[in-house]
Amino acid sequence: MRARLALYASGATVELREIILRDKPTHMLKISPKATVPVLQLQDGEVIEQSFEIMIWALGRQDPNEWLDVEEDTTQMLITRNDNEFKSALDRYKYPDRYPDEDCSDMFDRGVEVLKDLNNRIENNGTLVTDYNTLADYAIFPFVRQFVAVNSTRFENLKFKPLENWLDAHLQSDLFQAITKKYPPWKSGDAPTFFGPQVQACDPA
Ligand SMILES: N[C@@H](CCC(=O)N[C@@H](CS)C(=O)NCC(=O)O)C(=O)O
Repeated sequence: MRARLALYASGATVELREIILRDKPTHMLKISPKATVPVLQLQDGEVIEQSFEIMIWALGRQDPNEWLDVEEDTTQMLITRNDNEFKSALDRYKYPDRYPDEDCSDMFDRGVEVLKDLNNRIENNGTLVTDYNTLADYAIFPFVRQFVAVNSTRFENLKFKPLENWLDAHLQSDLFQAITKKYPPWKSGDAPTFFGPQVQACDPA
């Protein structure tokens, strides 16, 4: 999701292949044997396999909303903490059955410790790092969304109002609406589907 956010916001047009995770296409496994999505293959054949790297690639080409024009150390710290500590708590809170040898009972609380800091930052700045949404906000909100979706009442009971408003604003944004449009799964032989703000919606005849 965050790769799509950055690609779309950068103005790039890419060919999009929607994947069913239990039925990954051979071509995808060939170019990226680690077999996770997203994967971006460039025209020269280079493959970018991490969502955050795809964000950096897209914004490095064009960054019209100045997502990168922000304090780098704080941004990096927030994203590293999200992708490690928070993601680990999220996975275990969401799918405790996948970790039968671990005690996952405190994973909600571990996630909340991070959310508490995010909430304070948003309360102080307006967004995570500065007074408009930048790289960290877009790299992190999809994970907060997943955490909330596990049990929204439990999240609301935390009364992290600034964080709630920040998340709602992202979920209601035109950008989010644009990137969460549904596509049919790709199969070999299909005509290409293009993704990006320059792509005209096309009504089937
Ligand atoms: N660190 C990777 C993680 C990607 C990842 O875990 N993707 C999940 C889907 S969101 C996946 O493809 N899982 C493989 C599977 O479920 O078979 C990134 O940020 O791109």
